[in-house]
Amino acid sequence: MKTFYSPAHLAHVPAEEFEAGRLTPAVEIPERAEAVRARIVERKLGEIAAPAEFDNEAVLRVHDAELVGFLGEAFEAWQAAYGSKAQSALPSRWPAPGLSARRAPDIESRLGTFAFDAGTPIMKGTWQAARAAANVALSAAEAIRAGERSAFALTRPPGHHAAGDVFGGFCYLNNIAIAAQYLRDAGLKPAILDVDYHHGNGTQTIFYGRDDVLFCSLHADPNYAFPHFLGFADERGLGKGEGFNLNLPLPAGTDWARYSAALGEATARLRAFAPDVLLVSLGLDTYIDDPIARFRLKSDDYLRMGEAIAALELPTLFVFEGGYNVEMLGVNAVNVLEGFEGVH
Ligand code: Q9C
Ligand code: ZN
Repeated sequence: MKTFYSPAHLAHVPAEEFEAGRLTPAVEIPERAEAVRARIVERKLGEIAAPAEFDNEAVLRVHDAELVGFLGEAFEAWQAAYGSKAQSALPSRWPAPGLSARRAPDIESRLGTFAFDAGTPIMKGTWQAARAAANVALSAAEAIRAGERSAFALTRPPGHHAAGDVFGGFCYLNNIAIAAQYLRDAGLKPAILDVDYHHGNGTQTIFYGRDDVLFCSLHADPNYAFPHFLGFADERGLGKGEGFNLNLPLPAGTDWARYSAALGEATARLRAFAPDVLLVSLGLDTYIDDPIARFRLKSDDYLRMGEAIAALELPTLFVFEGGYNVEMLGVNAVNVLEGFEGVH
């Protein structure tokens, strides 16, 4: 399987996030993608290619121009307000219901308008990294469009929490949604399977009113887990999109027995949709020793996950999302890909 990768992610180095009432060390760090890249080389999974450059048009099919413009200029505005030592733009107030979003032009107002959490810092290299990750996803999508059976977009920062008009959850641009829309615009019928531990709220929101892109997600129940405000089982889509969104929230402690049963429900829905192409939001934070999550999947279970995805017999684009146990991240991610390929 061919992997697409850009070193631009190395310049996005979050230091801290606001979590549990205090600043804590960031977990969405460059070592994550490097661990996966090293394992791909070690296992000789296939070629690792640089992405092509895509212009903003493909990004703007999914994201508002206001969000894209803000992400491109936020760091400079932050330093203009707080000085050159201020290296992480993080919001600390939001336009909750009853307050007016998008009124004041200052950086705090704009940050609070476009960000939905205080865990997703904008730093010097953030925009370049996020934009390159979109190119990585688009390049992998183009490979599939041109006839490849599978491809891996080793994207960082991740994307599935970013919606058309907001960013958060360590995500700035929704890489998988941009890739899915690109394939849709090429005349294909895409379905998205999200196996990250967290609900892909951004991806859901982007396609919620549509019947031409199916979204299926297995994730920690938002009653106890991030993103808290979306991902419930009764969210089934809106208008003509009704029935084209499937959420399978799962309890803390979910192991492979429980997980694979839910995965069977998702694959049944995917089959019924009869897509031309499958896109997988590949998060590995379902791992038993993930530092921020509460599922109990083991490394061998990821081989089974890859096999279950391969059984759909669809051209498949894997897009990297979360997973924070850096030591096992490479093994777990590549296990899914090797399980898919039947090499183990
Ligand atoms: N401090 C992904 O796995 N945690 N994102 C709280 C506020 C956010 C995870 C953030 C977890 C986001 C792609
Ligand atoms: Zn996650």
